[in-house]
Amino acid sequence: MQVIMGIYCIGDIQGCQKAFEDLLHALDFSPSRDTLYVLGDLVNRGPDSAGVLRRMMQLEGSVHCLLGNHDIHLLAVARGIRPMGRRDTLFDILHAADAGAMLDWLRRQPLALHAHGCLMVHAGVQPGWDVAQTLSCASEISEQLQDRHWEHFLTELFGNVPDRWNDRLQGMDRARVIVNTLTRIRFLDVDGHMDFGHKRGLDEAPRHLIPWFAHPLRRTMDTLVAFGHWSALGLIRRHNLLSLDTGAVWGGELTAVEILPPGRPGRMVQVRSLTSAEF
Ligand SMILES: [Mn+2]
Repeated sequence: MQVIMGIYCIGDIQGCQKAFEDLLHALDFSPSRDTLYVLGDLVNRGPDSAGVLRRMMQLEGSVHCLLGNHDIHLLAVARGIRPMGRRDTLFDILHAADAGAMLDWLRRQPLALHAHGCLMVHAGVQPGWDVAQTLSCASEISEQLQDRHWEHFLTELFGNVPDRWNDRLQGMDRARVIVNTLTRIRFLDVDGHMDFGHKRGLDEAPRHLIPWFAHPLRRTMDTLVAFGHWSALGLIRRHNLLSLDTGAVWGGELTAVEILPPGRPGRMVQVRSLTSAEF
């Protein structure tokens, strides 16, 4: 029998461990044969964030995870750097006996990957970044998160200013723009000012804002870029763009799309999530 290896990208799980197991089953996922890329926001809002992290740690080697904004938020909440949000469901992790191991594992996950011809990020990229610059910006952040001063780094990281990328940015301003781009971006204006106020779909945004992927000068236009984060945008499956947050945590689907090297989207598999977190 011929063994065909499967390579898949999946969107935001957000603690929907049951949906994740259902999706692995629907894919007939085999850790020894297949590879799965999880595009960040593994935790929060859903019912079993600890279950998701433990499963990812167990599948390490076959499953590669990116950090999303909720994952970074968890690191900050765990160290008392940010308050727990009203709708956060992070208690199960924070009070677990293995919390330390989960958080250390999380800190080692990247913010961008390029594999099988596909650039993967949680939210998006800057129009001026090519694949190499996206990866090098992401590693600047990983270095800080893995440094022994990582807690101090997190205390300075959060905020919306500056809202515009510039190659000459340094220090925490630079880090903040990189993290906000990779884990939070949805819209920007043609001059590159990011907007963090609009989280709904494309029809409801003011006319001066464009989705990051539609910026006319985007340098990753010829690469397959896969991202999650934007559930109101929903599924996009084009030859060079994959938007995969289909709102599992809001009672939608958890979506996987196969990646056919070098960088073409293949078949799609979806499972319905029974979770319905409140908005
Ligand atoms: Mn997100």
